[in-house]
Amino acid sequence: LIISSCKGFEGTTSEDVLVIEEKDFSIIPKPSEIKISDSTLELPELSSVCYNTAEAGEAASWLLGMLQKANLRVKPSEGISCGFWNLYTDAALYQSLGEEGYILEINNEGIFLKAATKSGLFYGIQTLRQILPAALENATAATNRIQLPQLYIKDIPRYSWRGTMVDISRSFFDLEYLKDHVDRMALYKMNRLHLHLTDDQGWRIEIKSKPELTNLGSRGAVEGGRSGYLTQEEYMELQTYAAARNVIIIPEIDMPGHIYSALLAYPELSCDDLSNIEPKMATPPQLFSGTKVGWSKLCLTKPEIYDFVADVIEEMAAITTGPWIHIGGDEIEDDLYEEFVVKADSLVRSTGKITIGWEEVTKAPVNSSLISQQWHGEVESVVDVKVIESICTSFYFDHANIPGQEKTNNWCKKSGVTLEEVYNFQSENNNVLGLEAPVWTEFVHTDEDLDNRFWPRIIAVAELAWSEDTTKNYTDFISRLKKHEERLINMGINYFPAEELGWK
Ligand code: TNX
Repeated sequence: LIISSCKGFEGTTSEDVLVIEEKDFSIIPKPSEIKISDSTLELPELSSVCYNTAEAGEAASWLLGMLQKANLRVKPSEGISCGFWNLYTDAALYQSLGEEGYILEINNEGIFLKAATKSGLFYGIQTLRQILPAALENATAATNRIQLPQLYIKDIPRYSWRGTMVDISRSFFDLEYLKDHVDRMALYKMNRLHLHLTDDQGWRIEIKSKPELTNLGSRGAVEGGRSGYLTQEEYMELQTYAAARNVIIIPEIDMPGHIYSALLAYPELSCDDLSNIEPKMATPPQLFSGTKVGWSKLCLTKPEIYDFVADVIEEMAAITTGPWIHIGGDEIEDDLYEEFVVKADSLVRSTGKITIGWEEVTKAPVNSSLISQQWHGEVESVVDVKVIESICTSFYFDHANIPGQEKTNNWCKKSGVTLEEVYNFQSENNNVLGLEAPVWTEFVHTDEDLDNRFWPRIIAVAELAWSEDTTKNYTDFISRLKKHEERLINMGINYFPAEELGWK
């Protein structure tokens, strides 16, 4: 019997046992409670995945898919305590574990995962994914003989909002990238993907009652960026894919500013002739490919714009499975701004959805159900609302990984936002739903560059949003994160090699 170490599956034969020890893995985000014993458990030649409820069954098929993709010999089966991998949901656990918490036990008998809901089980599976070899991520596994440490984990998230935002307007990122992004987020227990769908440079979501938005408005992009749009079918496919990974999509239609692509499609929405607005457009008006912000707006003195806004919001609400619609509301001066925000908020609420807006919207007397997304944290809110922290000094990942990095924004922080600065974020707000890291894409035009801006900083956000503040420690975080290099490589992530990680 050859005992190989946990370097992956390469070179093993059916005789080899892959021994996974405590030193070989590290779970990020750090679990609330973890006890690892000296005893071990070996996977049988063929193991079955069992579950007790239909909900647990859904989690079981996810687990099965994950193990089979890695060439492990497993099969589905039904019934309680019948198998090696055992998934249980029990509503009574809600009291102790909440919506997304789980308990994972590896003992003499097998692997036992319990939660109140299937999202809890899903997160238990993500923890298992991080305990199993990194080779699992690209299906290079060649042995079924794996020995795991026996352990007990109880894990409950700190915040319910653990998100990222992709600006697909300045430069388009397609369904395939977004699906991969969701998958990667899920490994680190992130659960909200906010899509900045519209801006001056491009309108990226099909609105059937307003076809010119995509016929014309989607053709542009920032200079050097990609154009395109998501059809409603693709948008729904993304939501289904994300839902299976406990990720909810938040669509943003940015209004009443950042709206030139819509004005070009429907010029009657503008107060002024488009050839006269700044920055000076050619005649006839062209798509906008610059980076200037805060210059375009819906004509707030024209009542017709509210028909447009209502149509767009209603259609977005109809195709959106999650409970939120983001109305933007950033970077605009207009005497009628507050009136607009109040009306847009009430239109969203009339569709049964919850409104989110950039923090400026709280200058207006909006409904208290609105959620404010903080980016500089300077607006004095006239209402008491819940907030999402996207403070630019810590979470704007369009900013440089290290001082001087090319193709980055720097208006919020000249020296960029380092991994350590992300990790050291402390919220000063006591109404926090959670955290979200945006990437604006004025200078990010390829999948590789977007990966580079998100990773590994996104992992710090994941840990801050999930793990308790009391266990927070950057040195410890880095020593755990170091062990994730191979997994990120196997997932095809083009991460930025932050110096303290010693990664290639
Ligand atoms: C500000 S922060 C914006 C975006 C830009 C970004 C560039 C916010 C809500 N709006 O329109 O892309 O700066 O960093």
